[in-house]
Amino acid sequence: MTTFEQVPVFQCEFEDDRTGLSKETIKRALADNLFYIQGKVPATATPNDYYMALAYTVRDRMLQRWFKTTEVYTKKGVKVVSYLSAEFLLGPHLSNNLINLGIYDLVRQVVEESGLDFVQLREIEEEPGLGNGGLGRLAACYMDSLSTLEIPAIGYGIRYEFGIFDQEIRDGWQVEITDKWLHLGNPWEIPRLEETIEVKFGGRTEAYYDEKCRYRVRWIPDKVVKGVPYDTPISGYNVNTVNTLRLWKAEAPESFEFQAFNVGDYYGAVNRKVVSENITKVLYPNDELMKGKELRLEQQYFFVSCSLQDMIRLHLQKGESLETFHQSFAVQLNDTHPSIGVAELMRLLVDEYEIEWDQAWQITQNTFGYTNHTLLPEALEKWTLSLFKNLLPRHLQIIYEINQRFLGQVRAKYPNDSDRLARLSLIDESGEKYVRMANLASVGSHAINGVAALHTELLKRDVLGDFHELWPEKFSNKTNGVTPRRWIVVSNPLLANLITRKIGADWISHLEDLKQLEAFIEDAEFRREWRQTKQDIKGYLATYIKENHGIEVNPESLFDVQVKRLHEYKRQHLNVLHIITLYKRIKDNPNIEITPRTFIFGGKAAPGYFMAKLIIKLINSVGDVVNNDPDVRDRLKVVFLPDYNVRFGQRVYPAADLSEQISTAGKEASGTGNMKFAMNGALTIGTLDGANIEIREEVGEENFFLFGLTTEQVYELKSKGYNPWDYYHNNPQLKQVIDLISSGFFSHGDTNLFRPLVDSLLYHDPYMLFADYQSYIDAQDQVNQAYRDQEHWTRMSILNAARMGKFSSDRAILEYCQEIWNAVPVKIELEEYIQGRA
Ligand code: GFP
Repeated sequence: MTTFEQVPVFQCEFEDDRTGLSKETIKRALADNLFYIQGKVPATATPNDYYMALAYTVRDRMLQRWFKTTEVYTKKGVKVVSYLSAEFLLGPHLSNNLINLGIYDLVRQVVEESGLDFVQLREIEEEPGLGNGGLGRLAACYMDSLSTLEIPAIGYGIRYEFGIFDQEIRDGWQVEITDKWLHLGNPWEIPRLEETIEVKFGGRTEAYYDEKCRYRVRWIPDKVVKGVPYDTPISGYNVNTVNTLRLWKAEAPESFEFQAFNVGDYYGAVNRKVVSENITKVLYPNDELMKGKELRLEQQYFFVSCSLQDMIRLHLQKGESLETFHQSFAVQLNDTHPSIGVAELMRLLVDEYEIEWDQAWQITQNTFGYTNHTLLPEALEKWTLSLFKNLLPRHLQIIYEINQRFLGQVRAKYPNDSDRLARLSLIDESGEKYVRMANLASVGSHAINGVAALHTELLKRDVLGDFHELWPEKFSNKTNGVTPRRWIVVSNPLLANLITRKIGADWISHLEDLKQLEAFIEDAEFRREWRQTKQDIKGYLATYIKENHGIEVNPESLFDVQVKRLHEYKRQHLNVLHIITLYKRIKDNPNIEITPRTFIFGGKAAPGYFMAKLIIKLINSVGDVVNNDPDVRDRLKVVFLPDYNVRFGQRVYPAADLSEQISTAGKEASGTGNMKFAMNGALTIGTLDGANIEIREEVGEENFFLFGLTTEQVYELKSKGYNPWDYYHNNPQLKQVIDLISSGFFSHGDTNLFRPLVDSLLYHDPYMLFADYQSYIDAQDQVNQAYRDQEHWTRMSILNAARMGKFSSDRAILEYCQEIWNAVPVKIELEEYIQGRA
């Protein structure tokens, strides 16, 4: 293959002109890109044209590094981490890339000197919402850290044409609007049409004997779909590494249409094309019932097959045999969504590359690691046998074979234990038969991990307890982390500058350095600056809320924020019970002394999740009453900000005083928003759930507002027989709050509107809001007290940020590299003629 430098035209000073970093060069690049790529001149250019020109100008400055990175990986034959994830919630690229390349201020200046509004252009970018929430965002943080740590890595996923829906609020209800992130073009991706891959579906299998008289199976599919890779560069901070995120788009292969056309079935051919392309049309929202989600299994198989075939191609290109595949790639399964990969790699190795089963199995197990992200039983994926058989007949056979061998081992170790066998089996036979994807992932991987210490313990004890008993050595914990580049530097430049002025800039890639801030805790001037910074950011958010949502909020009030997907276990409605409690106190005694608070909510509910949507309606209905009651005198404000996404998170985390992390203990695997808040100096009110526990350990229990039952207590209470009625009857305050909702007070007299929610609490309360209510209210009262002493609050705020080193995704990725992937950094050096430029 000819390399870049070998092509004469690319060796000359031409590069300097194209991607240099002088102001003049950047200015000219902007003009060039506007003209030559967008085909516009200033007289006709729209703001989007300017944004595109700017984005291309930045992307151009990443290409040398990107190319070099890929070239070094290929030449050196390094081990590559392959992160398989059905979701990547990247957020806007522009600012992040400018920060990572170290050219944010420079480019901003040039843009402004050119007479353009940098902030306006920055805000035009449509973020790729290719994920639902925490899981997808974690994948994005991990891609950032992999590049920053110079680890050879590739992210594989799906290029959904429609990402997570946009949310509007109408009359207090969520309305879903189709996402259109691609409608004006995506300057960050490059399609690699020549690297297209074919994926088979459906049909049947056929047994035969090959020329060496070996028994073999061939798969005769009834559909073939093309996977077209679209590559996005993922820059590291302050390094030359630019890794690749490769997202697959489904297309119909021309040959199939052509055949149909020849026999006159033109509409059939077009229809098949549409059906094929449907595979990557839309991201499935979380918490939707899995019934009839055939397309989702198709999506999963499609991207996993493309990715594994791609990896095999790259491995074989190195001239190696497939026996060493696992030395080329460490493949991480981000939850069970890509776990069909276990059967697919077996199929590729055994059927297509004729490797013996036992050896193929060894390669497969050595290749995969599996990260679990949820303890909710209803969220564990399983597919009916009939669906599986129709879509992936060969894989079902392979899964049967894996299962038979696996259960043989189990039987040998635990003779006569049919219950255990039934629990461990890859096939659920308790009623209608299902393939259990978590079991497939567990059997097919050499490493299994949870995402916070408590979560891993609960996995070992409950959800994957039998697997843990069988293979304790496979299990480990990898507490989640988030990237400080996006979640402090990009989103909170004021705070980032303050920190850097005090301790230098090393903390950006060594977050544990934030500890040095503790030395300034007694420095009154520093505390003042810290407080002022938070105040300024709250002021910006207040202005934004006023301008965009017409609600006046007081930036001096305590900003109490809960932003995350809507789910009953996350308990946004517990937060509402607190709001109503405060409101009731004011109504009972309008002159009561109360710490002014602004309650800010954000988050999407799955379109089919009625209760979650009703909680959104409740928040807005309570807000309507509270915000407009003259007795409240603006001391309380409730704001539900629509369309929570990465950009919204960047705006709101920095402005929070209080972070609501109030899930029922034992339900939230980790949480990552909890980390983003604390890094930006918010204090947490939270349960002993997920990573809250570790955050509290790090920041100190005196700097954390704890409440609620522990996981053990939740289990105990449930097993004793939990009766929410008792709490309702025995706690007059709680009773008043619930009665107020039931009476129609927040629903214009309609006593039916919130009945499903109230009844669910009164008669079931599966997430034990009533059991935790009083403890939550007490903790909130402590928050009020604490907030009144601003000096003390500021100290706690500084300590929270200073002690967040552990929660950098750099730490998490390092652990994965050392303990699961066996991956090491590879320095990317640039030729001298490129260095000092882009
Ligand atoms: C899921 C879990 C979270 C966890 C993330 C990332 O997030 O507790 O922090 O994955 O591991 F529930 P959601 O997709 O539910 O937001």
